[in-house]
Amino acid sequence: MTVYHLPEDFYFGGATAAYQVEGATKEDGKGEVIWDKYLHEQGTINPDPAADFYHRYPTDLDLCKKFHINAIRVSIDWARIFPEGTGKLEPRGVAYYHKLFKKCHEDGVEPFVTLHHFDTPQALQDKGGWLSEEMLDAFVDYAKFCFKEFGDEVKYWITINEPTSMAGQQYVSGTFPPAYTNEFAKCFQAEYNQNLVHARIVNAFKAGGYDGKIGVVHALQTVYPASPSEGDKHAAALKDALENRFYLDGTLAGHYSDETLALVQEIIEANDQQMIEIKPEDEEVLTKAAKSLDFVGVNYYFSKFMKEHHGENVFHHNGGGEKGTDVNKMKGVGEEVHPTDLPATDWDWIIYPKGMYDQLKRVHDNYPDVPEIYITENGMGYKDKFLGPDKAIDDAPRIQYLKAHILEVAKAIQDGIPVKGYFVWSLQDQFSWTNGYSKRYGLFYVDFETQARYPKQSAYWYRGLADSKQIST
Ligand code: BGP
Repeated sequence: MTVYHLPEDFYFGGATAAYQVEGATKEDGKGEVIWDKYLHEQGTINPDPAADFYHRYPTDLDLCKKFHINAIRVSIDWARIFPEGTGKLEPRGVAYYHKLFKKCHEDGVEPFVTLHHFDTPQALQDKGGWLSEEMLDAFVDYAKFCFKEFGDEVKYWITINEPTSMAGQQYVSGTFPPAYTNEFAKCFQAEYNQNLVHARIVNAFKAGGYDGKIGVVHALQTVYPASPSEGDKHAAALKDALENRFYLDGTLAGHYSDETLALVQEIIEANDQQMIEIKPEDEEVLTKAAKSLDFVGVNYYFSKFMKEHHGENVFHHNGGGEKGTDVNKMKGVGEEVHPTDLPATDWDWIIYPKGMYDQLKRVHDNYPDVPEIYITENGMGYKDKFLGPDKAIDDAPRIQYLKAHILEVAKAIQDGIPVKGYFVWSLQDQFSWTNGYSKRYGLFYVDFETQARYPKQSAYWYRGLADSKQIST
């Protein structure tokens, strides 16, 4: 048995996202976001009251305190502050976030605050979303407003949560609104614009001289070839470029390597679309931001194993937790396969803790100038069973998952990789964007009828870890 130690000043956090927890989607003048319209049209998930965090944040922060969780990821719902995305300000939204941050500090819970976590104001989506200059300019203005307004209360800022999930699901798989499919060029254009607007915001933050740190959060799922064949290796390289490299280059290096661009071009052209324009003048903006970036957040859930695929795009999203139903074959990229010796969740997410270590090492080796890394999301979706108010929910598979992944984080720290904190996705149960309320991730069980909270076994386990700061093989 080997015992690994986590640093004394390590953050043991829990993560949330505004739209997934707050509810109150029509309260206090909040404007419409893309999910309001989309979920209403789909008629599947009701985002109200979600985990009712808008009213119950004091309960959840009290739980953080009780369970020695010393950091929380929250996001600001842009449309609570600027209902139309730009222009008229809603003071009630501003007041809510002041109250939330105040309560965080009263409870000794450091807020890590994301400016954009998938919830684009509908008014800006109508103007073209990430593909429109108007949206990008409005995002910079909103960010500057937040720095000025909340700068005394927030020390850790995140510009965008998972730009890759956003663009990929909006333009390629069609699982996020406005649900376009197979639009690879638009997907990369949206990614390019996100990298650039992220950089503009970082540069504005630094120019403002705020006392705090700023970073970006990427979904980094590690990609491996399914076999040593050249075709499978190339499929893995293409998938990695699509899901990881294009962002890492843009935000952490401030420069797209020739190899990354060649892979991107190959994907776009294989889909009979035109390569996007990389503007030389943008590089200065990107480089400046990359050089002064304080941290990168890594969201790691699973790894992907790729086989070459030369046919058409075939997607089936396993949103219902029926194992073995997910299909992802991407033209010009490859097919995701499931090695028989690896376990997976009911939603077909392959459980591979070593992928966490490999990803951290890759980020550190390839982008060595990034001073700090946080695991901003990691966790296991599970169909938790409620056994009654007096019984803690038995979520042994989740504990096993968390333990195995945090162990890899501890190994990375021992090997000199500067990981400063870890956030379990999620703090409390909330709904999942494309999978609804039955895919639970929380340390705290939420009865969505009564909104009562119950600690799961994993919450007790996590408190033990935060106290001992030791984890063993
Ligand atoms: C990340 C998002 C989170 C959360 C999580 C779990 O991509 O940042 O908001 O939803 O994934 O994913 P899912 O809800 O699809 O299971």
